[in-house]
Amino acid sequence: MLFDEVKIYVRSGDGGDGLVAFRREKYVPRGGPAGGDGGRGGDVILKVNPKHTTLIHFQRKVHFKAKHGERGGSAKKTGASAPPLIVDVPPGTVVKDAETGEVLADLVRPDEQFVVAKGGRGGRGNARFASSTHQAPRIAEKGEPGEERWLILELKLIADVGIVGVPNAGKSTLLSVISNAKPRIADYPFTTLEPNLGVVVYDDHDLVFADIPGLIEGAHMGVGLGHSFLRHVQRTRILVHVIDGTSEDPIADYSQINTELALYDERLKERPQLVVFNKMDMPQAQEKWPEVEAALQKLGVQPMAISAATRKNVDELIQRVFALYDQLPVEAVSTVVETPVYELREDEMAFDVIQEAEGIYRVQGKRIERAAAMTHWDYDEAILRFQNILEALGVSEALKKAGVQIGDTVFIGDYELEWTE
Ligand SMILES: Nc1nc2c(ncn2[C@@H]2O[C@H](COP(=O)(O)OP(=O)(O)OP(=O)(O)O)[C@@H](O)[C@H]2O)c(=O)[nH]1
Ligand SMILES: [Mg+2]
Repeated sequence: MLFDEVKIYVRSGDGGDGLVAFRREKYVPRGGPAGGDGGRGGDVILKVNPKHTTLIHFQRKVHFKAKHGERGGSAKKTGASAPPLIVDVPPGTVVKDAETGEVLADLVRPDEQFVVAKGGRGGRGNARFASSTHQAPRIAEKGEPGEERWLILELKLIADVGIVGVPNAGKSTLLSVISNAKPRIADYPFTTLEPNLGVVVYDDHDLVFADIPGLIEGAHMGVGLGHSFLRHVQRTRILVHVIDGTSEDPIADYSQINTELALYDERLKERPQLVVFNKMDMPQAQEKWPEVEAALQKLGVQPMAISAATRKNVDELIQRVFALYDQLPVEAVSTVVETPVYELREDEMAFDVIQEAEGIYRVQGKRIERAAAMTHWDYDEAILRFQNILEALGVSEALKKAGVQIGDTVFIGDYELEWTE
């Protein structure tokens, strides 16, 4: 079972309701409005914790709900805001909206964080609605509802160098001899089921190498095991392409891997590649080498012949990788998408009026549904205010155009209203 992709549900807390209250003082029959505002609901925040290297901790828990803000108090006391709910993710987590597939963030650095669901604002208490002409308002807002959404979290390894090649080429063997990693090695294809990481230190520098499971034809389409690993390859900056020297047709293997890479992502064609012909300790490989070398040189490639098993030429390979890496242009550290997720968008104002049946209408729209959810229907003044919002957004107008009559039913979000003038 692989845990490089999970689907989770997040919900931020609702804002606390605003309070309708009046000051009570001795000998004063009715004091001024004193209802406080509700507190903010808690945000849900994804945060990079390098302690995690996989998404396996989401196996048991996929629902994350932040707490609600508290209700406003008397004497203009604001209700307590709820703390954010922090959800730890490993470095290299790509966050997508499950519904639209839109990439929301790409979390890389330790402690980097991203608000995936913003807590609802607290409703205003009646103290906020007082004015010189209106000294005893009986109106308060309910808290703004929290946001909920499903997210896809994808783990992209953060390796500098990717080791690619057909199954059984010796990728894991190579990683094991150059680094601290202890990958599984066996003489049958598809031994590696998940990418292995190893740190290679050379001349005071270190680079992280990833041993990517063997890619086969059709990997870009999800055939075999390779598909989900191709996205890890995207992150690496250099590829070490291992050719199995004992293969029937090493050049065909080589082209096949390159085709798979390019079909998955055009840009992988430009990724610098070091091509190594492996298993040179074997007579078959030694026999094939001159022919393969010549064929690759014709393609403009300068291959190296190595034996991962006996470490022949392995140090030279490492030197070449580090030299190549040093020549790469400096890359921006983070690729975080900078757009805030929950800014009020133009389209939030938009709404639709749908006639569901004779005398039954439904109004759908983010802003208007939120206004309905924040209205205290027990207070006439609050209802009046909601009516003003209906006017301001043009909802009343649109309903009239759609043919609404007095006495008809209008649904807005979870609320059912009877249409009156
Ligand atoms: N003779 C010889 N055998 C090697 C060499 N490198 C790897 N092998 C053998 O080839 C087989 C496959 O090696 P792995 O390192 O598991 O190959 P891989 O590319 O990681 O394979 P997958 O994980 O299945 O994609 C094993 O039996 C290794 O011992 C080498 O340089 N010489
Ligand atoms: Mg392997």
